[in-house]
Amino acid sequence: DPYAGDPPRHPALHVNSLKPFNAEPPGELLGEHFLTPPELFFKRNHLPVPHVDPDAYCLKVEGPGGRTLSLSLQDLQHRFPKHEVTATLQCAGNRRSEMSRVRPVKGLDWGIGAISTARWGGVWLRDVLADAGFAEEPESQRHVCFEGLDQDLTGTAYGASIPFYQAMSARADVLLAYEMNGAVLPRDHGFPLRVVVPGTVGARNVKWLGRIWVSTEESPSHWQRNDYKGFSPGVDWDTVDYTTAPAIQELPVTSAITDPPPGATVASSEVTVKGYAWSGGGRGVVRVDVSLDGGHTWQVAEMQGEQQPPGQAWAWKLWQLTAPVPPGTTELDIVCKAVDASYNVQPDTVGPIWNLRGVLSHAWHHVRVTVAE
Ligand code: MTE
Ligand code: MO
Repeated sequence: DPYAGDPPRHPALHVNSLKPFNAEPPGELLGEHFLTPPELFFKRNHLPVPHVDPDAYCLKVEGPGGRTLSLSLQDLQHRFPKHEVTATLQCAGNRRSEMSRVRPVKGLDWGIGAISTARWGGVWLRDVLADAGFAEEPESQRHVCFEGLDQDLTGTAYGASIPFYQAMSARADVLLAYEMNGAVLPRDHGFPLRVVVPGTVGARNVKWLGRIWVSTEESPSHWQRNDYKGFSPGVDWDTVDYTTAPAIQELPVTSAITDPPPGATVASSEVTVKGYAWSGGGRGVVRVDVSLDGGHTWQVAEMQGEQQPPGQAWAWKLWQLTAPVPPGTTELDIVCKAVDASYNVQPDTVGPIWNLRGVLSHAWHHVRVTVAE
């Protein structure tokens, strides 16, 4: 069993798949912490978790002209300044279950929990690339490719890439992280080193990082080229052509209700609704609207979170609203929707954004509850 060496996991997680291990925290726990405790942080693995000996670990960085830099953990920690970034990570498949209710899709049936936030500590990717001999070139169309140390039975490793300009940008804050919430990166999250690309889909945040190179082509990985792309609702598995769509990078604005859970019974006096809201590309969330009547009337929720500069708002906002329950109601259809710094909004329904892979599911989130008599 290639998965026999996987680490132990927290029993509160909802497991979507055991081998490889994919799991999310229940909404009520997720919404309790601005920084998600690592044991509750969602886990998305395509392959067995590799065993990496930190003393033998060596990151290979292929520089210009065929020169390869080999960096031990010690090198990374002592040759480069340490930086910390609070960033939310979201899987492209978060909230897929809402899409599969419209029409079946292919993929893990994630609820609202394939998103979490941590304070990541490590070194800037741009510092390491500069050390390997690269200079910032704003016009460059190249890509920085990452490969993990996790492999399938044929020896194929997980991989992904991001644009070179993003990797080198002083504003993009791309990290090679060895810490999560002030402690050593846990095995499930990429020990000893992972990429953290703030504002960018989870899939590019390569864990167990083994190798970095720069190329005129995107990563040749299956997960870069033939997965994690969006399509029109009319495209099916007979007509889909992965070469026609760009790889998902920045994610659209989303929000979800973490509490109360669907089907709960709430008091007839007042109700407190809690949730998260986040947008990709460093676009902060500027407002969250909540409705108790399916979207007919709206109230503005109170938000809390870390102050981050415009364009670098990498972390989610947690929000909350306490409101009286309208007299005589027996059921509430609670809805939330967020607005980001570019005034992007969420679509009201899932149907028109349905796609065969069930990615980018970011419509208004509904939770239906019963009002106590
Ligand atoms: N990196 C490697 N090496 N292997 C993987 O399977 N999964 C990716 C990404 N990085 C993956 C990986 C995907 S799809 C997501 S959503 C995030 O890691 C999940 O990160 P987490 O498990 O720390 O939450
Ligand atoms: Mo993902």
